[in-house]
Amino acid sequence: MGLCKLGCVPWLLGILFLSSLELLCMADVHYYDLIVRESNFTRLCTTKSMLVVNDSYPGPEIRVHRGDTVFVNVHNHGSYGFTIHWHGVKQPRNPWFDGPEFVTQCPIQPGTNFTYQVILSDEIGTLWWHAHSDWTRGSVHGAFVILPAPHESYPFHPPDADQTIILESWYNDDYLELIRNSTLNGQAVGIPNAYAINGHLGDTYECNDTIFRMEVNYQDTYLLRIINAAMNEEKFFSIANHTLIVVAQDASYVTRFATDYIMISPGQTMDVLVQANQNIGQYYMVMRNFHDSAASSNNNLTTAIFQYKNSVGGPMNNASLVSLPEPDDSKATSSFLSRIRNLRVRQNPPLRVPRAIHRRVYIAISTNSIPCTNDSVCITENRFVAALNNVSFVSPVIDILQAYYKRSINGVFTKDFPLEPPEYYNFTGDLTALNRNVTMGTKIVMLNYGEAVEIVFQATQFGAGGSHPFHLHGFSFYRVGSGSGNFNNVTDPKSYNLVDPPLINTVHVPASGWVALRFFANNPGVWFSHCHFERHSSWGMDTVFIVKNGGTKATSIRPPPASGMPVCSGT
Ligand SMILES: [Cu+2]
Repeated sequence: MGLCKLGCVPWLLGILFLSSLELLCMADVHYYDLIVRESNFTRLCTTKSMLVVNDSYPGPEIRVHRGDTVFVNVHNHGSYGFTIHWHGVKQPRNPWFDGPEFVTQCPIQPGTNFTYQVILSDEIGTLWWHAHSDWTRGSVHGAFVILPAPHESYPFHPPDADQTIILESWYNDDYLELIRNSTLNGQAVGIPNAYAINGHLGDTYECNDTIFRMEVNYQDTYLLRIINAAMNEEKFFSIANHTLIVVAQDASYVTRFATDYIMISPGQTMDVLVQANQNIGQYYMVMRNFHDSAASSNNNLTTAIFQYKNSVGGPMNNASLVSLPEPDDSKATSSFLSRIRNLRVRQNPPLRVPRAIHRRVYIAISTNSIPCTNDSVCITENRFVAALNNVSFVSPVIDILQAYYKRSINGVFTKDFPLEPPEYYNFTGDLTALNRNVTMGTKIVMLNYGEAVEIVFQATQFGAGGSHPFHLHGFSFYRVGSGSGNFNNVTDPKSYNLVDPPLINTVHVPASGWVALRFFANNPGVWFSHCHFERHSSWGMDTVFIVKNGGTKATSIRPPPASGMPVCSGT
């Protein structure tokens, strides 16, 4: 193809993530409409009305090629405002369409619509989209499949077919009510009533719920696009009698490896090959929580079926007999994660792991409780709160991007997010005797364009302890190291993997441990970073990184859309 189509032109300016001019000229433009409204769904013997996209749960799949641009017109036919986020899409210089509510935009109000311009660059494989307001993402989510560009190949034998597998939470109650009540009364939203695979609860709950069946041909190879869309649960996933071959994570290829199970955190995506090479029959696909905190958990097994064509009868084994790590098996999690390595092939972006670091950020993650204030109706004297370096994020009423870009709106955020914990203590020791010390605020981190950044997330034993899936918008980053206990900035960097670290957008911060990330701040914009446990994010386990412009048009934030952004009621 000799000429660029419409939609390639912006690419010529945005050379941030691209390695091939040929790729630019193959890019295509797609248009989707998402109609968001309430529909009735029956699960666990009860019928509820739920906000969904195009009347479907999970929502429709977006399927494009690498490097394409997608215009998605989102129509709000519901009764409250929300936004949509394109999870893992870097949106070069294009924060206007990233989506997090009150960070890059205000909500799309009922009766209105807003068209997102989703600009793909080097992402390949599987991502997803979801609502980014309150807990609406529980029912408003779907897959974002990115196939190789027309001239590209897979770095493995092409699969015969692919199948999206979305792991979800199921609540009998309404998501908006759940989070609003919890915010008001200061307590945690309860554990889900069930879990779902592609919207089906399977056969382990006692209501004759439907089960998802994936029909397969004997000897064919399938690419499973696994998405953890659960609200607060990391997941183990396995298929009885079948080996899983992991080939990609978070839209970047990894060195293939065989495993009996995967562990996937909320927000993450994994591409996994599976060959239908067993006796013709029906085999359980199973998922269960990986859960390592003291908080309560619904650790039920949830099932789907991997069903060979022409098979008769039911599943071969009892679902409970399928080999899957126990819910608290942190060794199974760490050994799985340690096997994920970057794949050095031309289909991946060139490996550019920062070696000399300009900006170090060391973030202690905590859940805690603070005295209830007069403006809420707590049912105990304390309310839950979460903090990063003792700062609990307060969502503003005008989006931070608008305030930053226009420079004329003051008082929305401050630039003093602490780059290290304000006090050092044994983060992973017994913290029951320590004072609670939390500041509320909309504090952000400023980064210079192009600087090499290292972020170390340190889990603490405050509150219930446990691990956290941390997500950064606007970037993929290299996971260069992880360990247990307190991070040591002298000895631990010596163990970093700067050779083939995975390039991901959501990272598992281990309980009582730390994880180190590196990336170049080469995407100017306003980028949210938060725990992808919705419970923690709601309590303030969030911050924002603002990457300044680089001094040229090609290194600066694009102008806002000419058609305008959703209006903030706070302006
Ligand atoms: Cu968390």
